[in-house]
Amino acid sequence: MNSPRKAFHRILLTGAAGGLGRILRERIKPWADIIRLSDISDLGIAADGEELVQCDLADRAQVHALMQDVDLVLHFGGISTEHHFDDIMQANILGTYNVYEAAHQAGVKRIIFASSNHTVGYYKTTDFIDAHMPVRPDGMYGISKCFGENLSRYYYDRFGIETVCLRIGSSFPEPLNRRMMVTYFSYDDLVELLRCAAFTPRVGHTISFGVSNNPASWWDNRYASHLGYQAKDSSARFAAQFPDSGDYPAADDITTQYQGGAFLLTGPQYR
Ligand code: NAI
Ligand code: 15L
Repeated sequence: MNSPRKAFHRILLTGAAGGLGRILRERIKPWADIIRLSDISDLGIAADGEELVQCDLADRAQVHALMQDVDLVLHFGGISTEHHFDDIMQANILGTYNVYEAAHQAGVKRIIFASSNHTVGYYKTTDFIDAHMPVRPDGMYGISKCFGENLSRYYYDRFGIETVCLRIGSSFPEPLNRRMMVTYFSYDDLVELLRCAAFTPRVGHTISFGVSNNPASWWDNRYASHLGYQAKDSSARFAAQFPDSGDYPAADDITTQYQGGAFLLTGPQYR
């Protein structure tokens, strides 16, 4: 007997060797007949239903080959923290351009782009912001994510390629500091938001904050409500690890005054 048809034939996941990529590799399997996993780093051994392609996103020819016969792209590859601008330019700016142009030429209809809260890291921790407010990146990394958000807006307006930009908060097994009590985004909630972004019939160009249902919030997700995402997890269960001791924000600590946290202490890095 044939197994039931899956929603997609082939999904491409970039950044598949990374922290989130390794989680998603397992979790998105039920969505497609074939998951094409790509990274510049080693991807191990292909399991059933997997295709492995090691390549550099900055290499246009490789990315065009990567995109053949793909129905949906989850673009998670790139540099994921503040870094030398030259590296960010190659991996995140040129790399994301290559992904979109290749997707356009290959006829891909939808991309889910791993953006970041660092597009808005220069808002204060006393602000409550939505996705229509101006970006305020907190470094070159955040600027590269703003580029991806604008690029995807253009490819939607010009060519109709739909994108959901996920402004991911802090997606780790658990919050690592007091700031992450606000930005925590559990792996289960990440998968659920991705599922909503992949399966909602029409998404146009949407920016959604990727965050769990934490006790405190800086982000109003009203402009992504059509995705139907409902967070199930909360950082509340980790509260004992980060008691409310001392002022937050603290008058002498910009990492507590601005949403970007420790990224505020970084700046352009040169060789
Ligand atoms: P990660 O750094 O663990 O994974 C990124 C992957 O991209 C790595 O495996 C790396 O080898 C690959 N990569 C880097 N440059 C590349 C290139 N030139 N060509 C091909 N592959 C390249 O990061 P993580 O945590 O898994 O994040 C995944 C995505 O989500 C990133 O785009 C990151 O910016 C974004 N994000 C993650 C957050 C989190 O809390 N984990 C928060 C906000 C955004
Ligand atoms: C990000 O954009 C990074 O990719 C991740 O490593 C964390 O630093 C996260 O933001 C955060 O703000 O906690």
